[in-house]
Formats: sequence, C-alpha cells, structure tokens
Amino acid sequence: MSNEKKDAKEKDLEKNTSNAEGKTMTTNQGVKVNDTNNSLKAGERGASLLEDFILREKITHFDHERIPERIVHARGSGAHGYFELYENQEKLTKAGIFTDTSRKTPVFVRFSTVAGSKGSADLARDVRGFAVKFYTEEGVFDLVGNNMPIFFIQDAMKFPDLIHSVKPEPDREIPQAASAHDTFYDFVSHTPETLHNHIWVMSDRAIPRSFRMMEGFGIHTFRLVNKEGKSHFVKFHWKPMLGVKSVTWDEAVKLHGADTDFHRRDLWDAIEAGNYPEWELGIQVVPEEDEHKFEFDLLDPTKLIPEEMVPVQRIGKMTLNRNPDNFFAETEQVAFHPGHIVPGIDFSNDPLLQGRLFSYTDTQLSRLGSPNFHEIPINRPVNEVHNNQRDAHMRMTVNKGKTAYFPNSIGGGCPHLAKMAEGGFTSYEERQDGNKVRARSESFSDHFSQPGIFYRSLEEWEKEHVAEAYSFELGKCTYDHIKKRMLWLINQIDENLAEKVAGNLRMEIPSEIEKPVNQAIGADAGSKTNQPGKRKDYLKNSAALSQTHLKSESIEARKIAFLVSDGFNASEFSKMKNALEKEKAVVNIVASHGGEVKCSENKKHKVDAALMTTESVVFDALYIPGGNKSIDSLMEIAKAKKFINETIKHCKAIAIDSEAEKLFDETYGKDFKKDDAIFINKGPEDFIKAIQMHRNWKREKEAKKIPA
Ligand code: HDE
Repeated sequence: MSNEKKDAKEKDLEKNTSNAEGKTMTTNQGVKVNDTNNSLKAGERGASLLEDFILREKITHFDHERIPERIVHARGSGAHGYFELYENQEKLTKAGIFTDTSRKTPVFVRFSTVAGSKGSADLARDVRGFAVKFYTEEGVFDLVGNNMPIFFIQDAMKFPDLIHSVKPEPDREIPQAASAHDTFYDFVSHTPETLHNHIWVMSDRAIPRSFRMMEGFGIHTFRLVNKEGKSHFVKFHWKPMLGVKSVTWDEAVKLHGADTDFHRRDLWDAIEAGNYPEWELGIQVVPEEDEHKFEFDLLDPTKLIPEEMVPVQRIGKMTLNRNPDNFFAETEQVAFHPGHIVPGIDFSNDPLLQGRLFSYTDTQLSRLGSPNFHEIPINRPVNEVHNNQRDAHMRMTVNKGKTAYFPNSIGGGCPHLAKMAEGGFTSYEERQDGNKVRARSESFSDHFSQPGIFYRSLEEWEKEHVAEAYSFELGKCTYDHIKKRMLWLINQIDENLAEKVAGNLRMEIPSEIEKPVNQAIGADAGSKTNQPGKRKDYLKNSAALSQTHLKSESIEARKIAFLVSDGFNASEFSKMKNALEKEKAVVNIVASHGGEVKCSENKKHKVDAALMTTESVVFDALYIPGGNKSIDSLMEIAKAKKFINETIKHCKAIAIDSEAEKLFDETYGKDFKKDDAIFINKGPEDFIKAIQMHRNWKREKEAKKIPA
C-alpha cells in the first residue's frame, strides 16, 4: 500500500514494525548470529558453558514471553479499520469525530468472550465484548461495549462476585468458559438484577454466527456535550450491515471440537478476502429534562431504552479493513478504558460505569506491567502527548529538558495548559448534592419487566431456544434449592417460559422462595427494602429485541460446502460456483479425500477440506452437484451422510442436483424434500435467497428429531 493511502495510525505503527525479510539474524544487542541450533559446550559431548550469552538471551526471553491474561475477556480477536461520520452532530456534541464529516478516524476493534481463558473455544455461550478504540485528532476515545445492551449487575462493587461465580469453580478449576454450573446459578438466583442480561445470554445472541453479525452496545448512559456546554444523555449502538445471525446450540457444542477458532478465523478470512465487516454507529438521545420520564432509571445499566421509546439515529459507519500484523503486539497488548474520552463526550453517574473508570487502568498495571502502557504502539494516540509524567518500567519516550513539573519558568512554562479555545477537556458541570450513603436507589429495583419484554419480543423459534438454554444450564446444576429459586425467578419474567423449563427439569415451580429475594443488595439492611417489584408490562414488546429485526440481503463471506468425489458434474458445479461467488460467498470443495478431485471433464480441482478433516457445522449451506461416479462413491462414506443429516438438522439451505437425489434419499433428507430451503435440481437463485434467510426455522421442529 502506498504511504499516502495509509491512515494516521498505520503510519504511526510503522515506526515500530520490523520485517526480517532478507535480513541476517542477530542477538537483541545486534550481534550477528552463526548458529541458533547448538549451545556452547566443553566439547561436543561436554557440559554447556554459562558464558553462552546467545543461549542465555534466547532462553531468558522465552521464559518471560507470557503476560497475565485479562481477568475477563481473555480470549479476543482484533482488527483495524476506520470510522466515518454521516452528518455533523454539533447540536449534540463538540467531539471532532462526531462533527467533522471529512474525517476518516482510524480504529482498532477487539471482540472477545468474557468468561473463558485465552485459549478457550469461541462458541462458548457467553456475552461478547465489542471494544472500539478511536484514534481521534483530539486523543483516544474508547467505546468499550458488549454485544448485549445491558449488564448483569448495577454496581461495580458486585463485579468480582459475578466473575468469581461464573469462572471455573476454584477447587477443581472446571468448567472452562461455561456458565452452566452451580456457583454461577447460586449467584444469579440470589441476585435478581442479573436476570435481564441473563435472559439475553440464554438467547441465541450468546452464540453468534460471526463477530461480523453481532450488534454492539455501549450499555451505560453517557453524555454528549456541545460547544455551549449543553448536555444530552446518549446510548451508543453498533448495527451490523450483515444483520444479526447466530448458530444453534447443537452447532456451538460441535464447533467446540470442529473449530475452536471459528470466530477468529471467520473475521480474519473475511478481511483477507476483502469482505470488510461494517457497522453503523447509532445513538439514542435523551434531553436532560427527560431524564425521569421513563419507567426505569437511565443510570441503571440493567435496563435498555426500547427503540420504540427513543429511536436509534444512525450517524456514521465503521469498516474493518486490515488484520493485525502481530497478535501479541496489537490484539493482546491493546488496553481499552471506558474512561478514555475526548471533549464533547462525558460520563453519567451510572454506578457501574463509575466503578469501571477505576478498574481499567488498574488492571493494565498488572497485565502490562507498567503505567507506561499508553506508550505501547497499539495504545498510543495519533496526536502528540506532552505532560510531566516521567520514568517507570519500560519508558520509551526520551523527554528532553530539565523540568518535569508545573508551573515552571526554566522550561518556558511548557507544556502549557490548553485554554478552552484550544480544546482542553472540561468535565460537564453536573450539580452534585447528597449524603454519603452506601445504598442503592429504589428506582433500580424493577428486575422483571425488561426481561419479560425481551422474551415476549422474540420469534417463536427464538423463544424455544431460550427455554432450551435455561433447561440445559439448570440441568447442569446439582443443587435443587438453586434450581427452585431460578424457576421462581423465571416465573416472574414469564409464566410460559417457566413452565417449559420446569417441565424439562421435571420440577414444580415454587410459589414462594425464602426472603429476602434481593440478598445481593442487603435487602434487610436499613429502611429501604429494595425488593424487586412485580413485573410491570409497560411495553408489550419491542421489535428491535428480536435478532430478526436487522435484515440483510448479503451472503458475503458465507461458506458454502460443495460435497463431491471424483467424477462430479463439471457444468452444474461451475454454474453454481460462479453464481455464489458473484454474490461474494466463499465456495469450499469438501471431498471424499484430500489433495485434488477430478470432475466429469477430467480436470483437477484443489480440495479445500477432506470429509475426514471437517464438519458440516463450519459451513452455512450445502450444495451437491450430480455425477453418478461422484455420488456412488459418496454413498459409501458414512461421514458424507452425517454431513447431510446435520445440515438438515441445523436448518441450513441445501441444493442438490438430480443425480445426487439418491444420496439424499439415503439420509433423513428424504423426509424434507418439500422444505422451503431444500432445492432439488433448481437454479442458484432460490438457493441464494435461502442462504440470505440464514436458516429455515420452520424446519426446526421436525429436523430436531434427526439423531445426528
Ligand atoms: Fe469490563 N473489564 N468491567 N465491562 N470489559 C475488562 O479490563 C470491569 C463491563 C468490557 O478487549 C478488564 O483491560 C469492571 C461492562 C470489554 O481488551 C477489567 C466492570 C462492559 C472488555 C474490566 C466491568 C464491559 C472488558 C479486563 C464492572 C460493557 C475487554 C481486561 C464495574 C459495557 C476489552 C481489561 C478488551 C475488560 C473490569 C463491566 C466490557 C478487569 C470492574 C458493563 C469489552 O478492567
């Protein structure tokens, strides 16, 4: 790429990149190395010598290669890109990224799971982190969000409890990256404020098809502040251009084995192929004077503002167009912080956000080992940094001059302070007046209404999946009293849902549970009870909560398996391949064997995956071209039939040519020939439309019976 085309951050990172192409190996001190395979010894069979500085340096560096993984969000994947604004938002904010439409602001994004370790599987049922670092001209702005619009707890004080409960149990260190265990449900069942985020985690949002197909949310209410100092409350949203899509739980379980890096690979491959993931940035704006107009408290992070009450305005677009050069240097060392804001953006008093403002710098001190983590290339702003902070571990900047204090005269008073006109940050002057209390507002105690709205807003198939997820998770718990508390709580959200789950567990829904319900906030202390009130049905449902609300026509980067063996029909194959590739889908030849496979015209085609090395769950759809020889040999392979059965079971689109029908008839396919997304001897058009739909959920009830 020519240097002019590179954005400010790319040019900045270049100062630290290194490329060994055509270069001689050296030690870290720059001494040329002749042998990196043998240590220095007293004779070929003699003892190693301590003086071997080349061995010592190599081994010492290796011994210290690991840094502590993030306590949460340890497993993540990153990408570079840029953000562009559609329209000047100066009425709301003075922030340059939201007022200057000519800017292309560089960003680095890291997606993550929360509970699992760095090496855990991508498809764990979990919240996904969605953290965006904007390298703006006025400094770094981090929007450190999740793929769900609410959080589990209302006060930062509860965060260690929440995380300790979901992490592997401390005696045996199991289960890894899974919420389905006793300690998590012990906590949840005693902490009803968790129920809203929890029901989202029970939905398919917790098992996305791709990072590219997730929404993102800033969660907390923030402020936008304009030039006149007027503030509006704001919630941030990311809306994916590919719509919101998920896999089924059965696929997620199988993907744990088939491809633990499924999401990481998908993001990387899409960007490499030029299918750049895109999201629109949306804002919900609430004028200060409307703060108390809602049935819930805007400062309560377990509540969302339904889009029916305050619409989401789309103000810009983010595109991810470049993979990192080095995972450790960029994705691992990137340090996000909700406290990294720029003039024009400010905080609200959300007690979870307020606690986060402390935690993120603190955690980098142990993870990255020094208060100089802002100097690590991926973290440093693209504008200049000048202040009187000095020294500490791994200081990179060589500060000139004698003065590291303010005020000074010896250094000419520099660095001097920014006047307001030069864009210095000033906090929004919110009036604060209150007694020091360790308490929670009564306006935070409605824990059942919004989970109810969420559940009622789902499509039938989504509701079914939620009931199955609760049943699975509680089915993994061993304590009956915990399950009973959970059933009672679910019943407060929705009676139908509770009945289904109780039926699966063969348990009764208790009519009472021991009080206090709200143990987590010390319900019996003080005069306030803070007990959760009864569910209020102030909104029947909110269409935006179902993942079907964001539609997309694109099949870009969808992976389509072409199942073949030698002798497959070349013309049918090419027609389908060309049509799918025109739509930017990715065609993979899955063959009875590895290496190459011959078509009916005796041409050799490179096999992308042999049946023995892959599984149906890594693909979005299946096509089987005709060719008797190919079909006859596939009929001999049990894995080919399993592949087809699973594709049917997971409600995916299938196209088969007429000669392949006999193979299909040897699978459960014979019972599904009238299905809306199964096409026998039809052109690619219908198949493409079915792939756009993602899944034919109408099939699910019957397809579930397939024992695959
Ligand atoms: Fe975080 N969170 N968090 N969190 N969080 C971290 O910071 C924390 C919360 C989120 O890709 C840690 O650098 C506290 C909400 C993301 O590097 C740590 C509380 C939301 C990431 C931390 C919360 C998030 C983190 C661990 C409650 C959504 C990954 C490593 C008060 C709005 C960022 C690190 C990345 C990471 C603390 C709650 C999102 C320990 C104390 C709410 C996406 O500082």
